[in-house]
Amino acid sequence: MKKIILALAVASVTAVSALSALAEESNPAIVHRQGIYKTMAGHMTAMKSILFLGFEAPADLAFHAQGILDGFGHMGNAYPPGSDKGETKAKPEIWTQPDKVKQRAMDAVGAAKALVAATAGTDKGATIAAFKSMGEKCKACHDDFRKE
Ligand code: ASC
Repeated sequence: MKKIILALAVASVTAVSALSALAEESNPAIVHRQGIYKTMAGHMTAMKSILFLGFEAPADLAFHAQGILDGFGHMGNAYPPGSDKGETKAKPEIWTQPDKVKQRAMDAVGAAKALVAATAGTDKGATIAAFKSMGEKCKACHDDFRKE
């Protein structure tokens, strides 16, 4: 009985902290946008483990590269009007400089396509180069449009 009560207590504390993390952000468009970026960052982290940390799963590289490219496919509807209001690191310039945003996005999509192409082969050096280029395009957009 004690064990059950303890398990229930742990489960409810976990549930409450997950809910309160969500409660900090009430704008669904921001929750969605951040979720998409987190999937992309997760793919980058997984690729890093394979390319630099010795995790042996070369066949997974193509999956992660495709996941990053697919993530960019969701960027178009990730910044609807009103999604500047809330807990966001998005700078207001995103909505006032759409042409520049588009250029940064196209650069990043180009890098993601090159990353997909590199991971279709077995040349680790080529994949590392494409991965670094991807990171640079991520950073270029963050520098202009993401608050630290
Ligand atoms: C990543 C990641 C980013 C970019 C950025 C590059 O792995 O999650 O947002 O690379 O850090 O500077």
